[in-house]
Amino acid sequence: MPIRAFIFDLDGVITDTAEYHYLAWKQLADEEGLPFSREDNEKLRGLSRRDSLLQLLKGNVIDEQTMQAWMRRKNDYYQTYLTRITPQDRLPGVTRFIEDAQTLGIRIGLGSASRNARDVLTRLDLFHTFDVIGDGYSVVNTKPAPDLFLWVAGGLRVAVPEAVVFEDAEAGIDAALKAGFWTVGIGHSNIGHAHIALPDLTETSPRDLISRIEALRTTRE
Ligand code: B16
Ligand code: MG
Repeated sequence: MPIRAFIFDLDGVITDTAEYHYLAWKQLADEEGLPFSREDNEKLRGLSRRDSLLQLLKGNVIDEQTMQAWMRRKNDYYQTYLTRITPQDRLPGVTRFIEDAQTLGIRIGLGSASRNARDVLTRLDLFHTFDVIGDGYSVVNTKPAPDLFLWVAGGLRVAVPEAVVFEDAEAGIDAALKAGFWTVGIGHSNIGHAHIALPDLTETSPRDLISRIEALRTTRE
């Protein structure tokens, strides 16, 4: 089966919003007297807002109303940071890589856990680049469940083995592998279990990645 679609995660692949997530969670944690470090923040990559708060609470229990209020507060802080995002905040190699993929006729999807994904894409001037946008509102079961990437592939009208998922988070690679997608891990988190791991998209091209995947496919057959 030929590769017909690329599905990109947002935070850590298209742009780096992890720092803004960190600053927003840190503000909430400081106000509530909870310990929270940059190292803690790394573990939140790809997790939904609720799962992130549960991690931050480290087993401490708060009632649902307080959870909702804290998530709202964190998101208010986060959205203030988002106003700083411009097209210059696309990660290195992203613009050229996506343009080259489109030239090859590859369909482009987004699979992000974020409920702010549409706003971030708009600020990056990439909203219309994506044929299908899957975000934190698209499915109930968030990463590491495979549902979001399956939802995006369905929207793109491609079969799972025809799509490649680009992810920076362990939970995201787990989700994509569970569904049976080809995976490209980006960055320096725990993405060693992806089929291909790269520091970023600068030293590769869609053609190069597709031929590497086809070689992997052949060795498996
Ligand atoms: P929001 P991704 C994820 O984005 C972030 O990596 C994660 O840190 C965040 O908690 C999650 O989005 C939810 O974001 O609070 O904006 O809904 O990597 O899946 O693009
Ligand atoms: Mg991510």
